[in-house]
Amino acid sequence: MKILKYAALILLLTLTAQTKTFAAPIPLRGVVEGFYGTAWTFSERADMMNFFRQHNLNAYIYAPKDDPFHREKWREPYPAEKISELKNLVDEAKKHGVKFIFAVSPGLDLNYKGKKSEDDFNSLMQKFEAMYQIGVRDFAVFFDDLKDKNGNHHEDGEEHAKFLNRVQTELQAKHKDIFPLITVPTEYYRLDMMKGNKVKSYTENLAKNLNKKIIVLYTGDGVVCDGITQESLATVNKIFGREIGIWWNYPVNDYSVTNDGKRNAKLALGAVEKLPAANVQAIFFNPMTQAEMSKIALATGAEYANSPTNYDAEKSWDKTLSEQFGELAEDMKIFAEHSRHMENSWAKVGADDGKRFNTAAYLVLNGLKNNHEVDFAPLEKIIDEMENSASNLLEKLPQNILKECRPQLEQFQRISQADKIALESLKSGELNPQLKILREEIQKNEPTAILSEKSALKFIDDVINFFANKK
Ligand code: LOG
Repeated sequence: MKILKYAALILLLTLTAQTKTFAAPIPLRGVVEGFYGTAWTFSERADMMNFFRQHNLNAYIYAPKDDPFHREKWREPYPAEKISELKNLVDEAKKHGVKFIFAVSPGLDLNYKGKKSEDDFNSLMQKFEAMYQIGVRDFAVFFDDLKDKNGNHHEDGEEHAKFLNRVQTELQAKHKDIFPLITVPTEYYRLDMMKGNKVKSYTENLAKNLNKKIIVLYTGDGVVCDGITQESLATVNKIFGREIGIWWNYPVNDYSVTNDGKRNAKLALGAVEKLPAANVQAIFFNPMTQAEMSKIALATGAEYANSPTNYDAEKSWDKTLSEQFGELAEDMKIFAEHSRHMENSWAKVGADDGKRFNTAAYLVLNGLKNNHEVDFAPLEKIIDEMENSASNLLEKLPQNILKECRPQLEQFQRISQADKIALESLKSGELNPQLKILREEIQKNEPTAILSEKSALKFIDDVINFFANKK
């Protein structure tokens, strides 16, 4: 008996020890504010530092594409009032145990040869020095999105490597307490680094010459892609001769651009998913301009990054929703379920929208098409829940959250109402003319609010088509 007890204890201890080692957090884990469009405000950023601490995220990269001093006017020093705002933020980050990583994107017009290149190098060092003076110890130089209209970009990877190496060496020579430099290459996703099985010359020359200490981030096989496999990671690790880090483009929604050029129309409210369980040394999630709404995906991202092997996207999503929305969690889940998949001609990420809806809708439409007896009740229940959730959320969500999702919630309400009329039409066997009017109303609002394109929204069109085909 005693022996059995000991055996059980030893087994338990071994298992705990193993889970501990396997479940080790990704060492560098956080957020890269690296999206296009309206950047976060300083108060949103300060609030985020607190959020990061709560979720055990330890790093934040400052790289807003719309800060002119980060990209277009990268040579120019920040004006005094910006420096003081940045200092406050750096202090805030320190207070919460978050590394503040300051990034510059100089690639649009960086010079690599002659006197001009010396001047450019010095401008960058001065820019970094000003940040050092306010307490920054981590730096990044990004070379993403330098392609011109014809898809051409700076082809000389060796020049990028030499520039980065020099920044790394001189920064560390000047200050002993600087951490390794972080970079994003111009070819920052796997399919762009290779042509077939061959590594392209930019990447090859960059990788060959780049100081081994420099941390390289990549976004996966594509810019915004449906997960990262171990093979993808292994291939890129091999190319760069180091463990690569990840710049993960979820929940960023700057590419959700509508016909009239408005960004951020769809909110990415799902969990992060399909990320590798091992061999990652750094991960940074690129969020939405909507800071509050980004917290759903970011909290799941934090859970992943703290324990990649044990991460379960659905569970983490449920837990996050109840932590963040309390008694409104169920309503929020119903809404968020229709707003988590992001897709366009070059991007695809996030779990499908409205899975339950689609299953129920398929049974109804398919049943009717095949003259089977149809049970409308399950779909009716789902639509009723959607309508209730939309009005509850519109009524009860706190203002700071509502101001980021009101257009999408109102659109969700319109879609639910239209779905209801669509379903009633199917039930009665006659298309209610109101449906087309509602559909137009939804269309009118799409520049600011998109969701459930392949589920609850599609159902409206499916029903309109169903009646059109019946004639
Ligand atoms: C940009 C990023 C942008 C994201 C999504 C990287 C490395 N760079 O296509 O600023 O937010 O895609 O649109 C990017 O991802 N380039």
